[in-house]
Amino acid sequence: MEYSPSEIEKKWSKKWEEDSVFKSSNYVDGKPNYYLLEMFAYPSGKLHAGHLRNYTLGDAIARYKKMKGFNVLHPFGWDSFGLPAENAAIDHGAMPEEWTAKNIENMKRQLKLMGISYDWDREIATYKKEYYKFNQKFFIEMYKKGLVYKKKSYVNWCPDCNTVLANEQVEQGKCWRHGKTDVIQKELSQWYFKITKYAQELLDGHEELREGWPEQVLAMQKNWIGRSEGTSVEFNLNYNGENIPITVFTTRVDTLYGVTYVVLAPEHEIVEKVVLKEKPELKEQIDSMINEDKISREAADKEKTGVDTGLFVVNPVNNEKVPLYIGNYVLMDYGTGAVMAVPAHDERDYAFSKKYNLPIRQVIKGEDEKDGCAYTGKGTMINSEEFNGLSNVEAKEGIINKLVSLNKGEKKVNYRLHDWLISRQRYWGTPIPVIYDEEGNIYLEEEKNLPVELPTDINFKIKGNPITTSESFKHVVLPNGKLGRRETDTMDTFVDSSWYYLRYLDPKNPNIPFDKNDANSWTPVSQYIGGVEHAVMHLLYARFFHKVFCDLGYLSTNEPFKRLLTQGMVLANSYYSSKERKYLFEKDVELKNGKAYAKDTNEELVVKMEKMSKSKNNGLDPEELTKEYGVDAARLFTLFAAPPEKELEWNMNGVMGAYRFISRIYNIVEETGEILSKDYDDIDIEKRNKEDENLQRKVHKTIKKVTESMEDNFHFNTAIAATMELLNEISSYKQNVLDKSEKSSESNKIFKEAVVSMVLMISPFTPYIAEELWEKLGNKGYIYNAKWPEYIEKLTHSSEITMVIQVNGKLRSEMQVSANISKEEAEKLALENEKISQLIEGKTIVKVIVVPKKLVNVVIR
Ligand code: ANZ
Ligand code: ZN
Repeated sequence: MEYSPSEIEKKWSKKWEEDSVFKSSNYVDGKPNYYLLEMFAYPSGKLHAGHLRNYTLGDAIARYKKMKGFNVLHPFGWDSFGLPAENAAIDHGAMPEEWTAKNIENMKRQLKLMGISYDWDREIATYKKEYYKFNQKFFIEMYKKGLVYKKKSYVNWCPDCNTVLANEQVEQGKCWRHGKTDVIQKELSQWYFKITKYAQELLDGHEELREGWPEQVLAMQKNWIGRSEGTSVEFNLNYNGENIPITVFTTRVDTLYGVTYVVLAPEHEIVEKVVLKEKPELKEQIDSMINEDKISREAADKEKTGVDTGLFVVNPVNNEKVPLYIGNYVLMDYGTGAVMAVPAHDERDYAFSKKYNLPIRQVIKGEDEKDGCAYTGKGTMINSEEFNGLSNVEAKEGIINKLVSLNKGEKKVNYRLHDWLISRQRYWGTPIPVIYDEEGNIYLEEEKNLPVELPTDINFKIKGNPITTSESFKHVVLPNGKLGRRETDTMDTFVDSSWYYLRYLDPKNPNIPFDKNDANSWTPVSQYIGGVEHAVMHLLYARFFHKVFCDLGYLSTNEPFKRLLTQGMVLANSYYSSKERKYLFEKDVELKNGKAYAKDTNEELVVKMEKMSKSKNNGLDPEELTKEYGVDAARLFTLFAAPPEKELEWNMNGVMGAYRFISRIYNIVEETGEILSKDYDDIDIEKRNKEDENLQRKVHKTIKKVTESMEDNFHFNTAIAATMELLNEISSYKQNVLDKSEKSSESNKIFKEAVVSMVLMISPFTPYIAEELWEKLGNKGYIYNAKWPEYIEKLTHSSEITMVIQVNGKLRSEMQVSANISKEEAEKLALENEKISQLIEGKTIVKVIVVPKKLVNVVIR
């Protein structure tokens, strides 16, 4: 019988399903919980290689933990709201719901094919009303706690998505889904979650995550939250006899005597209230600043523009009057939207002051000052009244104290993090459970009316939000009997993914989202796996939700995910033809002597390793791939070719290698079926011969190595390499011992122990072949439920002894040898000993006397 993956895989897929092998319970007596979670999938329709990698990694861990005796929870679901379904509806007329359900069905089939051990009874899909109902419930509860509010402000707008975007969804000024589309600013009234209230808690939580999360992800979150310690300073604008305070935020209050003007963001309320009343002619210039994109306004190299308001403000410490400007480099949503400008010590202020001819006053004298730029280093205070002569660090404290006593300022902590804008002008998302009356007053939907269901009487062929075309949806009667209008914005899909890991605990409960006891015993999730691209969106939002849940009394743990593994990208070769620069599929390419040629034209192609993607035409379809070599080979290659967090270079030779490895195991078991199918009593260690001992030592060493590699952050590649070495030893033992009948009384038992351990150890990686061989080895149950093999420390060491070597009865040397060394072997080693071979060179050996385990005496003449 030859190894035939497709038959084996079909057979076990079916059995696993029929016997509900992967079904899990929330509680199993005596077993500790282990929650293994892979990021759920967007149902695009087909699995790609990135999915295959993510889920294979997760599956190997889940299966391993199960064998180690944990009660493993390993669920899966669908992040199934979002634009593509809606675009498909616009382009092809399919309803988003049908499109989504069909895609889920196909991907689920593919996942089952991949042998991933999901408990499908726990499957969830966020587009279902049974799920999004709870998004609405949380919205209402958060609103009541002051954690949701509506605010009019300038927001990011993607003209291609036709909706607003959260700050996290803008990358270098472009839409995260439309890399070429500039995000523009629109003034709109939008819904926000008050994530800023949790800024400090989110930072402090890093302490708990330090051990289990990649440093890089924590650094990205820290940076995004952007804690900054500074001072607020109140300047004073005297306008028509009225004193209007203008508060700035500064991290350099030591430079307060060097302020030569103050700058407002163009969106600052004073602009409308005062500036435009005085100088309406500035409106156009100010509006054009507002319309610049925020990201480039912040960039250091961006041209700074501003306008003089003609007004003056007063510096609280020296009562100096300085001009008030409006500048594009001041952002409304950081600090107070106003800055005190110190051109002598700040680069941006310096550039601005040069351009508009504003005075520069130095207040810190340093050693390494340079001409033509701001001095930003440390030094001694000058031009600063009573603070002159102090170091600027000392002066800072003094100036703060002075401001506090004048009641004009105080220490202040600021965060870059902004509230999370959650409303979207799209159809395919969770309806926001809010109604407005004719005056625009806000009413929350009553909980008993949830879910507010998505309507289906929709015309997708309009510009703008399709949901507004549903008459049935828009008009409602308020509790007071008056006519109301339903909110037509839907929620950001990141709301859905912020709590799905909790829903798996009780996925079908219609009354509550999840049970508190379950949440407390299953969170934080033991191990989470997904892409690093979610570092500041999903992973921050989910942490925020978890903390809100804690405050709302839903659970009492601090964090959602204890350990996080961010898997590396999958790369593959792209083939470029030089003339047309067009991409070619791998199947159109001929590989000869390490070079690539186009099959049709014979032209030599340029080969580049790039991120695997559809647009590069180098994508691979996991389903196609597995048809040829089997799922196990694809899985094994994926795990073996690179450590999980590193990039994985896809390589068909590697997949073939994995296939050959599996075939070899399969063949060995086939050929030795008679020995392996028997039951044996325990191995008697004393009766082993040298080969037995070597093989058994290798087996126990391998179990140790593989177990340690798994425990040490899942180094599958070293684990698999160790099993490959073991296979080599098993196969030479078979040839040299079993096939040649050089057996001891223990040889069959030791061989069986080796094969059984091997099969158990590969089962998390290549589950199909492992089940098949487990059955061939005469086992009744599933290997999925079997125990992980244990090693005996003593057996990992060789039991060596010291034998002395004599020449003509005189002690000349010693050697370390195996305790079961044969007489012939001992004689041979003694004669090969360096010292002995020198002594006996040119002499005649009369005889060699071997006293087992003691000595070798070489008699010469
Ligand atoms: C005066 C000053 C003098 C400043 C000096 C710096 C150097 P971080 O560290 O990021 O918190 N700033 C404050 N609010 C701003 C806003 N809305 N838009 C643009 N810039 C703003 O930076 C704080 C510094 O950034 C503040 O300290 C302020 O400039 C500026 F020699 O105040 B500084
Ligand atoms: Zn977009």
